Amino acid sequence: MKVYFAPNSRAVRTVWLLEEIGLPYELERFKLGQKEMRGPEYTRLNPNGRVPTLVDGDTTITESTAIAQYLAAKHAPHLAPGPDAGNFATFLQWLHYAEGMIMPPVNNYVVETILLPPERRNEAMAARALKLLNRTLGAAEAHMADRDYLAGDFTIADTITGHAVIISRRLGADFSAAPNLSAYADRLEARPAFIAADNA
Ligand SMILES: N[C@@H](CCC(=O)N[C@@H](CS)C(=O)NCC(=O)O)C(=O)O
Repeated sequence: MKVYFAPNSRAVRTVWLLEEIGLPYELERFKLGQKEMRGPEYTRLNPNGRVPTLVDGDTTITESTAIAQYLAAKHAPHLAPGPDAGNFATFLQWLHYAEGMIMPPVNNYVVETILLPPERRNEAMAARALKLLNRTLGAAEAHMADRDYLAGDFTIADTITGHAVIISRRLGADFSAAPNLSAYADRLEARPAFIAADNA
């Protein structure tokens, strides 16, 4: 299996899951912003020129959440509870919370604080993105009051939305009133599979 990867990106989610499952993989490395990501060779695999992309034999799949569902379905069904499990709805909701709720303000905040040249950055837009990010994290903080992982047991929801929580904290989201989410992020960051992916 080959993972098209860049450090400090959503591709860490894929490598983290592969490490959790113990599957062998190869990395094809990019640096975010590298022009080859938008070149014809790579956009044949991922038309948006983004990471991650997973190539598994004849199968090419993009979208970090879909990749996680694909890997769990094929190799680790215990990490993705099915319709008969009591935590199925909770699992689905929090699996999709990252790309649906957390990453849109993260993306806007990164654009306004890191990606744009300083003269084109808009402080008001950055502040608004951070406020929205803090609000979306508030729901996760409340949810984590009485559990260790998003769906109770560790699942792929943690490699996706847990990763978005970790990234949010690293970007400077306000965790001062979020003891449950802070403990959750610490718990995830201590997992050997996460550490391996974070340092890949
Ligand atoms: N929804 C996609 C988002 C993929 C995405 O935006 N990846 C970012 C890195 S976190 C990227 O490749 N950015 C490179 C660029 O925009 O040039 C997913 O979950 O895989």
